[in-house]
Amino acid sequence: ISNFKIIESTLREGEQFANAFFDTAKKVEIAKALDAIGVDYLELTSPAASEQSYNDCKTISSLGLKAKILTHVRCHMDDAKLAIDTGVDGLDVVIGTSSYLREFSHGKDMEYITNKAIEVINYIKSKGLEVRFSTEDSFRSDLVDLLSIYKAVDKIGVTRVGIADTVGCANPRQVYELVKTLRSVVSCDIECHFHNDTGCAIANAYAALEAGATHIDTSVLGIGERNGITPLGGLLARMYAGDKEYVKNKYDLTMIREVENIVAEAVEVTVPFNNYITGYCAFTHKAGIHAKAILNNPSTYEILNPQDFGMTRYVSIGHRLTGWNAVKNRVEQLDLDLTDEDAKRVTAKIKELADVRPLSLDDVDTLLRTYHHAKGTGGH
Ligand code: HCA
Ligand code: CU
Repeated sequence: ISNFKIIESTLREGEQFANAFFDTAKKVEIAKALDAIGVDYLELTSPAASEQSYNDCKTISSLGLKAKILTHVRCHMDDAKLAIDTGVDGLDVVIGTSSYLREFSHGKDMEYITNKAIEVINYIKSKGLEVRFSTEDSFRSDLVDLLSIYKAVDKIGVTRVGIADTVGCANPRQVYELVKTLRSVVSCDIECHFHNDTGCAIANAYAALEAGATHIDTSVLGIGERNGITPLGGLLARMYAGDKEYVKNKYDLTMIREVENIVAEAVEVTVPFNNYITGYCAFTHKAGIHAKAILNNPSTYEILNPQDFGMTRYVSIGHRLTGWNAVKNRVEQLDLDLTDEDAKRVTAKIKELADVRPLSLDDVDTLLRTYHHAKGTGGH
């Protein structure tokens, strides 16, 4: 799949993360870093949320970034009017349609929702801005209700419709089916938003794109309400695995680490050890069989080329699973004059020691150098 677009919502959904507090300077820094990656859109917190939020929409809209700037508002005329004054390129309008939200949140029926949507969309369009209409909690909404409201807004020329898995309940097959059905009902673009409560957020995004969705919402490190949404880095990894050239040419993948570091520091978390691309072990190879093959041809055990992401590969050798080929490679790096037989002997020694205690690369180097020295002086 190529030709998908990313709506980067760290500055909206991400602000709903438990630890998030972004002052204006931090928002500007994050916006610029995301723009450097080349994300297609930045979505900002509603200007109706607070005075600072309103001012931040203005500030970020006036930075002259390549990314289009969106803000996210409730389906209300007051919010829409306020948002248009901030200079954003478009509005992402949302309203809840599931029985839960209709009963326990806003208390409106489908007819009211549809009429309100049409009014708000027509108004935003009359001001020349992009407008997306989405239904919160789409997967627990009535399918007939959903399709009829999407059809109605498509007919009046909405820019995009959106599906949101607000509670993270959907699985990839359900996503594929819903998007496929929606694709046959509307002609506008389709945006999708997936929460990650059951770990399906990337897979769901991919399934949505396969079914004809055009835009995916992400946030840096996946931060958002509860445990968050589709992470930007993970989605890019997924898309790269499918169409490497397209993704490499369109986005600056080497900037992912920087924006993750900025956001991690701002929200006081560390980048997870097993994070896509940037996790500390994401490009570490350990087992002897893997190490040997990786040294011959990295593609044997790597779907992502670390260089494309500004990362480096690491082959771990100081452990009981090590193999002599990897040890031999270290011998060459250290420029020691040892034969294959020597490397095999030191490997046996490494395994013996590693059964007793963890070894660092330094420990391995010391073993190699000691062996080399002993050999040079004629005794082992
Ligand atoms: C929420 C709103 C939202 C909106 C998604 C969208 C969600 O915080 O409840 O605009 O498509 O997950 O439903 O983030
Ligand atoms: Cu959300």
